Amino acid sequence: MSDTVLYDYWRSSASYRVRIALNLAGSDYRAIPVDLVKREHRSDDHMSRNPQGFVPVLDIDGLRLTQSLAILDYLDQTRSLGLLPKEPGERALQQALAHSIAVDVHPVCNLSVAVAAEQFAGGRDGARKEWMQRFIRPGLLAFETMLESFDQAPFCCGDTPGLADICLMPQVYNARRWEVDISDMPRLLSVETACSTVPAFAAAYPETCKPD
Ligand SMILES: N[C@@H](CCC(=O)N[C@@H](CS)C(=O)NCC(=O)O)C(=O)O
Repeated sequence: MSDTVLYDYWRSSASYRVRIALNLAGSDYRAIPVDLVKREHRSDDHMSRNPQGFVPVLDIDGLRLTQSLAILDYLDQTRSLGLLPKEPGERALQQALAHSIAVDVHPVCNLSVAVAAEQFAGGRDGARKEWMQRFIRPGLLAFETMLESFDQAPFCCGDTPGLADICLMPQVYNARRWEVDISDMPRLLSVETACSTVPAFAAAYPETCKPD
């Protein structure tokens, strides 16, 4: 089988999701850092890997994959991770949880979007942080309310980590990074505690994956 290579950035939420899933799959992957701060994602090399100029990019099984949700689905299908239930209704409900973060909150907090917002604010001190807080807190509050429909036992939707947990944990990391108050979100905090004890999640944690 060909070498599995993840082009990632330690602080990238979308890369963090894929690192968790690769760890859950027990994959012995090699990480190649693409430094977003140094704009390496806009280099010719990286643009040839992903015309969108985003991380992550995953080389696996002779394929080059982009888009973290598509990658998670591929790993789930090929490595039987059990990230979503088979029953269509349950599946759609759990996907909605995950998508509320990955499809709605994450894109507006992307680096290029936040930088543009800061520029529109005339480069004012604190503008980027305010932008992040403006979107992360309501997004996570909605997630907290959506969690009421599921049993956190102890993960978002039951006793094994699923797609919702994989999308939630990177967003919680970002919430802490940008000093978003999440102290009034007990369900989410209990899921965070549960996930942090799972080795696949702990090994994917940004500070653990930061290059020297
Ligand atoms: N929908 C894509 C989004 C990927 C994405 O936004 N990656 C971010 C890091 S989390 C990125 O590369 N940002 C670079 C930029 O904004 O220029 C996915 O889920 O893979």
